[in-house]
Amino acid sequence: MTKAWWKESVVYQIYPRSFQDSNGDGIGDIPGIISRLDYLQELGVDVVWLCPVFESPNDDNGYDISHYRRIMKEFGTMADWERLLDGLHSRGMKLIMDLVVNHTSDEHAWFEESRLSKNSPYRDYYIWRDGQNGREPNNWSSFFSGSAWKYDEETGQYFLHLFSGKQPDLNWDNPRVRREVYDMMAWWLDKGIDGFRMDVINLISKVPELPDAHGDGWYNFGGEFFMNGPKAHDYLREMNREVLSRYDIMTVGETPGVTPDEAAKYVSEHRGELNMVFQFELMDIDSGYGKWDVRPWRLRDFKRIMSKWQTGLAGRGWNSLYLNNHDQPRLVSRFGDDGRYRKQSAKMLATLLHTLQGTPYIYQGEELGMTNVRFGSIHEYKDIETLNMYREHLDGGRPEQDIMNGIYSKGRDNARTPMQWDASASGGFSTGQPWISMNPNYTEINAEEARLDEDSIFHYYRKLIRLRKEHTDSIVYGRYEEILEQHEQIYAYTRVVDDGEKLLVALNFYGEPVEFKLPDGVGAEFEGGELLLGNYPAEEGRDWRSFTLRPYEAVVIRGQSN
Ligand code: TEU
Ligand code: CA
Repeated sequence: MTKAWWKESVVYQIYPRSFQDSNGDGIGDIPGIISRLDYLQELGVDVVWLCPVFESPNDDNGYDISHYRRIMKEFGTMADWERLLDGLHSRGMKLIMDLVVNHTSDEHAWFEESRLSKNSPYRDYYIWRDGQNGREPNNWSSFFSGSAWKYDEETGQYFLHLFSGKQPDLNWDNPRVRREVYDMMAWWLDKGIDGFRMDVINLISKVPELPDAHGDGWYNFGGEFFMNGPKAHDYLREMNREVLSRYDIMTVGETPGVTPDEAAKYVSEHRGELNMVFQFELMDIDSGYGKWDVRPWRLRDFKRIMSKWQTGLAGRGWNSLYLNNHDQPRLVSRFGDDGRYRKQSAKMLATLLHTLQGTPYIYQGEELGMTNVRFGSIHEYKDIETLNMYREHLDGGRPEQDIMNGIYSKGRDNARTPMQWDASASGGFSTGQPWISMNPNYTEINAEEARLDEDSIFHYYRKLIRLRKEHTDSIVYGRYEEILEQHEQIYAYTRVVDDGEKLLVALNFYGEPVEFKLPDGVGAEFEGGELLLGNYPAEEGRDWRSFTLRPYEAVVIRGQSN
């Protein structure tokens, strides 16, 4: 296993709009982030992933970029951004930026030129087609509801948009588009950034014929024709050759619908594409039939998915580890218990995140145990995916309460309520009216409270990050071996270095106590082992081969070396 700084790092994701407002307009901004760098340093993270801060009309909160080399006005200036980069670097942290190049905003100059005429030199920067029999060119649905095509009066053709109608897809089969993207990437890298998170990077290559998707809806998901499309790997290898390989950076691709085998192609070290990808298999574990329909998830499936990725990439590539982000519900509400056992379960899940093989990603507020939100009315929601889904399902005759329940469990605004810094009005996020309402529990759950409480989730994250640095051989590079695979309440595994350190991680995923018994033949060395970290006060005289795990208890045990 080759060693690399990005394998040993912990990443912290910032959603700038909701992190810290500095000027009272209710919108988080770059000077706000700068004012919180000491907090990040105290937490101990190594890398910050900054969600898009580029010029944008904000149809999708910055994922619709109208100028790749300018900073969004609400967020500040390029000089502010440079101060942010310096502030991170001078504290020993790195910065990776969000690269959103599957699509641009329809207000990007390329698209404005492109739509003017069929002969525009920019026409082929995007994907234009004639309609068919008075309908769209094909039946693909958009990720954000409705058709993936929008008709444009100017030239009487449709353009493709896998996301909102204000996010036209770029045509990656056009070499000029690729050149523009690579030049822009080099421009940012030359400013000194340390890498990219690449938005839906496995959607950039579409099957050229754009065939109809299967399905019985009016519009259907055409993923098989654009996920991991025919040229996706060629383009990434080209990007790597032209740009990435010239810098000491890290890259992580967001790749919905990848399997471990497909992922291995993106991240295999000898192929030269990316360092890591975000898999979605775990995120789909509780998906029902329709959008944001939830079905209960089972620990057995959870473990099977995690182990499949741990072993599937072992020795071939590198995993990214995340349990939530700006598109997903809060992990403690989804996989833990955000009521009685909020603290215990948040720490238990954090223990998992930081002791598997891969690079952990913490989403802002996760380290405080921030929870999902339930706004009383749809009018308090801001996310385009949520609002479109609400409208579409209401029109389809679904009961409103049903729709709201879907939004409560899966809606993206769960993750986008402002960061809870303290118990003052607007949680210390802003002196004005936040762009989206606070989660009302900010008076109890906030950073100020957490920093003062030695036993908080925040301090537990600090310990985990430190533990990972003190046990790099085992926690970062050691072999992962699951035990008790069939157990319905416990997730347990060892992290093993041949002729070296052996760790045992045991996690109780439920609010009931449970007996833990090491299977025969596994690790006599854990008898008399040492408790490195746990989320309950230590108890004398526990026998680590057979003991009771308390509700949501997590323990990390080091075997006795001989
Ligand atoms: O997300 C892509 C993606 O897969 C999401 O559509 C996700 O599946 C869905 O929102 C879950 O409800 C990326 C960004 O992370 C997201 O914020 C953007 O809206 C999207 O791409 C378009 O750029
Ligand atoms: Ca602001």
